[in-house]
Amino acid sequence: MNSKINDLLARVQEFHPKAAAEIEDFRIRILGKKGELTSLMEEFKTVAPERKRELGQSLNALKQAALAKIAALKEEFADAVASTPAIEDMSRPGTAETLGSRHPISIVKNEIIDIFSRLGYTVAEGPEIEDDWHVFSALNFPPEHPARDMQDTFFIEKTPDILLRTHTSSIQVRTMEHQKPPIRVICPGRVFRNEAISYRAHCIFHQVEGLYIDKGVSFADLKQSLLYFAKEMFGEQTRIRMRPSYFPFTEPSAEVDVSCNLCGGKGCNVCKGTGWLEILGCGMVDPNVLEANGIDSHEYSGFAFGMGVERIAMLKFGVKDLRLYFENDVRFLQQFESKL
Ligand code: 2NL
Repeated sequence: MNSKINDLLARVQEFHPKAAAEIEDFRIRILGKKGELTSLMEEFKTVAPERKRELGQSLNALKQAALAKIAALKEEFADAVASTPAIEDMSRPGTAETLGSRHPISIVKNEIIDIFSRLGYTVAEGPEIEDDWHVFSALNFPPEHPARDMQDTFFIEKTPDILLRTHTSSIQVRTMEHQKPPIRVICPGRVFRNEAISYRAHCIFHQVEGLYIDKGVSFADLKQSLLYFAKEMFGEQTRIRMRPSYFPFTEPSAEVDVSCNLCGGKGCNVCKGTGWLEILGCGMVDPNVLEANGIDSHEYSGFAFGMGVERIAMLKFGVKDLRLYFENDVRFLQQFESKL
């Protein structure tokens, strides 16, 4: 019996499996119900009492060696499985990386910036959380103006002085704080208004505003700059018209329409039969605004304009529902990059 024990011990020590599955086969062959060690244990019951002590110790040592070997092998193979990728078929085709696409709002915003860059404007940005001065007071909003109302503006907690900007004019105010005229700046950004969400309104949207201040800037300069913009954005055949309007920060103020490209100005369902589509608001900077920002209104004059990026993108791409811009459905988003 001693030689059987030694023989089995030798085979346990020399066991070098090539795959994890062999370990379990090995365990069953040695320690299973009909395993070699199990039958040696049976045989042990019949040995003479004077040999029990010696053989019992050897058997026990063999069992411990077998258990330790199996545990060590299992650990070794578990590590190996975790660190080697399970490549079953090296010839299988790989998974292709899918490319994203630029959001239509970013495409149009960049296009607006490019056009005004060609007229010498530089880009400025500013904080979305603002104070009353930069959004309202410096822009000639009277204290009781409805835009200052909770209905229109999101305030941060109960502090009436800290709010989410309702237009990007606050960036121009900040520009005037640290820059002397001439100023020629374009200000893109997100703005926030407390409005019910529908196909044509959202509480978060994007604006681009522009400001030009120098000696002798006139309404004619404003008109020509906006005509250049309209032709670059909507095509060489595009015409513009200006209608009188009102903004607290400009005087005189105007709303600008472009001729409808779909019907060539004859009137269709997109332009609601008028032949014109509204694209932006503008005007000559009110002298009160210049003075509030430390600029001598007798020496300098300027014009400013503001447009909604969602609206320009709707007109350019024929998007009918504003909410599509916020849903981020790739089937919507993928349509625009090639249309430029
Ligand atoms: C619109 C109209 C406008 C301005 C924005 C402005 C800024 C300063 C001074 C004077 Cl710092 N004006 N901005 C002027 C006229 C119109 O926006 O319909 N925006 C979507």
